[in-house]
Amino acid sequence: EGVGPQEYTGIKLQVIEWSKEAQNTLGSVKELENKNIYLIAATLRPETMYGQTNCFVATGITYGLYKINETDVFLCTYRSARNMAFQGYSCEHGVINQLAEVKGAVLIGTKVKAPLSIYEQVYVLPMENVLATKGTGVVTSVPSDSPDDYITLQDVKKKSAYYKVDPSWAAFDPIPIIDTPSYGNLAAPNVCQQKKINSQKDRVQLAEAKEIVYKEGFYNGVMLVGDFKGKPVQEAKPLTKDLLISTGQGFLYNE
Ligand code: A2H
Repeated sequence: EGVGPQEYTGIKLQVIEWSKEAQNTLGSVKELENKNIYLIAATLRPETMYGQTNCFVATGITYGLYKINETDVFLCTYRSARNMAFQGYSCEHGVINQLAEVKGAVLIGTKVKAPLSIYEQVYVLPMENVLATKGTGVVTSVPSDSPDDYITLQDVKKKSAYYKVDPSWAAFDPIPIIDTPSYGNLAAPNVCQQKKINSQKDRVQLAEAKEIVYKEGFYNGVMLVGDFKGKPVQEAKPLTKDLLISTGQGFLYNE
């Protein structure tokens, strides 16, 4: 981290229905009418997008809504919108066009369409450890293969009232999408259980789990679902990235 550029796949999660609060604050913004609005998540694991169960934002981060062209609006941090404006994602090169801004807290409960996910529609939920200084400030959630995503989803399920989440928004189970020799087909939940990780506040253990699951999935994993079912993860990764890009559901994002 911090050494040289990082290439992410930007994932476009289209807004299907705003949360009540978001409708109240954004519903009156004229420039958003009849536009395709996308929450933009940055991922290093495009091949896991089949297993998306929700999307995470930080309640305290302020996000912007940026006009990208005549039809599309991206929701992400100002910092990432600025980077995108130099990478072909803005009306004019290097110029950003902010239409509105919104706190993450307001977005909780927004219904989105997550590309390639086996679930038709998923919801926006809160995550404490989203960094405003990395990616887009939006994290798409794959609890089968990301310990952070799994534990945070568990936290939100267990303490839905505290997190101000309707239980139905967090009712999506992890999907087995990658088989691994050492940790089975739900590697992140299995490693979190083995390590007895209980909450998203267990940062040290989560970092260890992340390392273990990432290595096992990447080097030894085989796809169980999707367009590249049966292929090793190492082969499926660039193929899924290309699929997302060629279908307009994703794009390359560097920082
Ligand atoms: B990854 P790196 Cl299945 N704050 O995508 C915190 N985490 C962020 C973030 C932010 N602002 N932006 C992106 N991320 C997450 C999938 C995934 C990811 C899986 C397994 C591991 C994994 C589904 N979530 O990442 O610091 C995103 O989650 C483990 C490293 O730039 C992104 O990829 O290396 C990854 O962290 C980028 O982290």
